[in-house]
Amino acid sequence: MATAPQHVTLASMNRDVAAWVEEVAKLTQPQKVYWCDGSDSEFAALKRELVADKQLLPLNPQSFPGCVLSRSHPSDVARVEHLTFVCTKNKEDAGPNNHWLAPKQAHAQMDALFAGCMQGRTLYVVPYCMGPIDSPFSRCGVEITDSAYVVLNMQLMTRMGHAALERITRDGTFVRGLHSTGDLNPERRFIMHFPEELSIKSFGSGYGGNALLGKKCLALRIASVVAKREGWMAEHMLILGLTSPAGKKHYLAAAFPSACGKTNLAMMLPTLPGWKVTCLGDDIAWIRVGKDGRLYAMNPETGFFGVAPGTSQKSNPNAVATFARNSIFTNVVLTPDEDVWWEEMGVAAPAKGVDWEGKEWTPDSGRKGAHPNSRFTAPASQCPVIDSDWQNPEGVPLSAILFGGRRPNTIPLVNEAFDWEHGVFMGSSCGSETTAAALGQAGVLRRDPFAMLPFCGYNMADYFAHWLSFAQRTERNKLPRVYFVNWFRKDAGGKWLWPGYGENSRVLKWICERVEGSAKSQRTPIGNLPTPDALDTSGLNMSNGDAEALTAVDPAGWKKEAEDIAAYYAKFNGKLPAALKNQLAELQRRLG
Ligand code: OXD
Ligand code: MN
Repeated sequence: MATAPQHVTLASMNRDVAAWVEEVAKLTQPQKVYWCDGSDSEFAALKRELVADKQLLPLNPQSFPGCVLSRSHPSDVARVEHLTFVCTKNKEDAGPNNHWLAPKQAHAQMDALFAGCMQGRTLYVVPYCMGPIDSPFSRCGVEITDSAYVVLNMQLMTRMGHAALERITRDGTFVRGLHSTGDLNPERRFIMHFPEELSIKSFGSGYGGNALLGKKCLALRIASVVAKREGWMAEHMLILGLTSPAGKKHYLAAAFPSACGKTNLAMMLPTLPGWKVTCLGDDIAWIRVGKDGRLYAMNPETGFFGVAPGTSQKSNPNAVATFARNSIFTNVVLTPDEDVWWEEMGVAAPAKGVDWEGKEWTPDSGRKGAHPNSRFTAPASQCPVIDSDWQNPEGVPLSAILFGGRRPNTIPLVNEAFDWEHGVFMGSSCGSETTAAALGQAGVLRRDPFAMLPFCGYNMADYFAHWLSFAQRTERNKLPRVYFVNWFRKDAGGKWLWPGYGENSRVLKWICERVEGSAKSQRTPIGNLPTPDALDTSGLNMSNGDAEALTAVDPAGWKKEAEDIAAYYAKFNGKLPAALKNQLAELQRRLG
């Protein structure tokens, strides 16, 4: 760990941060205070300490050099949406999409939990920057945490330490994020956001989405509020570069709900010869109008916090290469060779191992070895297809925006919006089957507009209006085209209709060709769909029936879909923008 004189230097760099740290230390009473400088040596030292303390297990240095395994408390494995609050003076500002508490009450409740909670522990001060340090679009925060696991993850996921503190001092502002794992009692677990004060308080969980405050809390919930005020967007989106065999490159951003394949798409290996995907980010995009009037996207993170189960050499070879070293695995199986394993990893299960709860496990023990929401945290710089512009301080210009979800029926493989307003309607009506990324029942359909339902820090009706406003913020022909994709269609027997993964490059190809004006489409009541010959299915051996089902309109299914959207819209009472009501009415009219 860094030596005392350096702590003094960091602590004296910014009076506001130091005063806040002092105030928090008075409340939480830690045994010691440690200011993180973000250096590699600090990262290595902290990792060594946690290994010595058996809080982390080192993995096999030959097969997983520099990697460690962490096991969480069995109750602390996912985001807790029912315990996540947006605390604004007016309840209406948080909207029907957020749990709400008045700020005064929320602070009192949280401060009672934080009182004395760091006794005998170290208080880590983590200054961090979301986005490149030199980008005018980046925003900074300071996380105070008593979890060294959180510090290590923040090292991988953000630009943290000395350089961030310098930027905070230049900016004169930062988001205050106070975190403690407390006693991990789910009854005493809350994630509270105070967008009007630019602050976050998170207690009782060490899980990524609840505890790495730069990610969902700052870069989405707080940033979405700031973005609305300042005229930009903070979105739950991957960003990728797509290069055609002719060498033409387009950037795409795509919003899918948690655990619906954003990481897989973001670094996909196209099966179509000559096509290339490069990755800029897999979870969050900050988007703004650039000088030329186009929308520019930037990934504020520096790492991937991906779902492990299902990630394999076949489904995502670039992720496998990315987490092969210097990564943290959480809640997966430990094999006798000190390697990691999880379900659908594409390698044979070990004859015996230790499961995510630390219990002896065999493949026939009748239970999963890895938790379904087990994760890897890996540096983005290690991704073999990282885009050369992933740290460009200006971001990259978007040609298309994609929305998607897990929809076994009705929703076609790909559907192009008629115009921006129709695209916003598509985003607002996103629905998906729930997954293990949040506690609760998996596999039920819920509306998740823009894949932002758990992350929008203000009234979603105002958020829809904000999206619509971009048609006035720039010229329409500069806006990206909008698409809805669905890799998850099933036939009546429950069999997947579409192979997905690298084959999704066929859909990206159609989108790219549409943007360039060369691919054919047919206008239908629900949007522009590919003509049967426009989608490249060569070599897939798909039956004509399956190919047709993927790109056909199901009028009865869509009538039901429209009714369901209307019921969802009703939650926003009088606040829903008229343009979206019109879009729904128009869809119903077109469906007859
Ligand atoms: C995530 C999530 O971890 O969306 O990215 O839950
Ligand atoms: Mn996410």
